[in-house]
Amino acid sequence: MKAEPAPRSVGPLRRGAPWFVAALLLASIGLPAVGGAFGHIASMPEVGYARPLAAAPLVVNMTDQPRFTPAYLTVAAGNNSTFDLRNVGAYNHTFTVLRQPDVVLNTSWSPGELDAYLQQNGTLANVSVAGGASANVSIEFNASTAFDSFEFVSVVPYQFQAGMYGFINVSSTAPGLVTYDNTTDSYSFVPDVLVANSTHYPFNLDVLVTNTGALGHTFTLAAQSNYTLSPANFTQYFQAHPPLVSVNVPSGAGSTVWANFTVAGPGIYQYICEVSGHFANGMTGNLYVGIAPPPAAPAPSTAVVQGWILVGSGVLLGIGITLAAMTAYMGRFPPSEEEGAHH
Ligand SMILES: [Cu+2]
Repeated sequence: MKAEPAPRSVGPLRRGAPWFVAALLLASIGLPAVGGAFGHIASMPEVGYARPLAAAPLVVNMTDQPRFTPAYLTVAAGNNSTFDLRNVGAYNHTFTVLRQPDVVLNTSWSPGELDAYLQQNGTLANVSVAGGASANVSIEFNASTAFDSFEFVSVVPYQFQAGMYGFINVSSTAPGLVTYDNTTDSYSFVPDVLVANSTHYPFNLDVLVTNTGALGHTFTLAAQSNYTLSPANFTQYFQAHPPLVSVNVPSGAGSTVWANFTVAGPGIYQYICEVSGHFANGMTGNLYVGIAPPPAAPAPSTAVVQGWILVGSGVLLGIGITLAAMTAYMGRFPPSEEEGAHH
């Protein structure tokens, strides 16, 4: 008679258990890496599109020469732009902005031909300013006007024909980019690497700076790119080269301030805290514009997610589970003492 199967003194689950435990232990090699990874995600914030900047009014002088000075104005798309019209002459002048973009009117037109064109095509603004008077007018240049150019003229007869015209050039496609930074009581900016990439220059960048500690700070950004500040030279340097932006970060956790500025071109722009001693203690960072930042500093060994560790752990877990299952249901591996005795 066939030998009775070995007594199930070691049941399938118990036979498989050591392999299952071994698989879990091997797989767990990767787990600290996962935890460490989440701790490092904040090191390089995303940049997204933000609210428009509130631009200062653009001064436009109207003279009896007759001229607009300046005759070429630049505004950012996505903004409500205000024009501060100052008639510095004695005659009436108008600030009449064409509705059609990218049109250059013919100065040989008669006043009647000019009026007929404006009647037919419309205006974005049409303001008459008496000699010695001033007026304000606002025009909304939405995002679709990026890189458009709008001519403006004085429609007082023969002033346009004599040279009283100019152009509003709309410079950028979008309201400012926005990013975030934090200040700490351990004299650091977190993160100390900011990244902003734009398809066009200049562009507006807004940095929301949040104080996570009690001490007050400043967010002070050099206007020149690729210049390295030092604690010994920054005071004199900023006297000769005023910062692109410098804002006070109020004391107290949770205080915030916007640093809004216009970036002229690609490069690495250093920022520091100007409070005495803070920069010397390491309170500085770099804004990378159109340039890839260096790889993040190597983190402690357990704090880096390495793909091969996770994949390896998964493979080991799978092998372990397979072995556990085989052991449980085939009852052969590893052989128990009883089973060995039957062969
Ligand atoms: Cu500081």
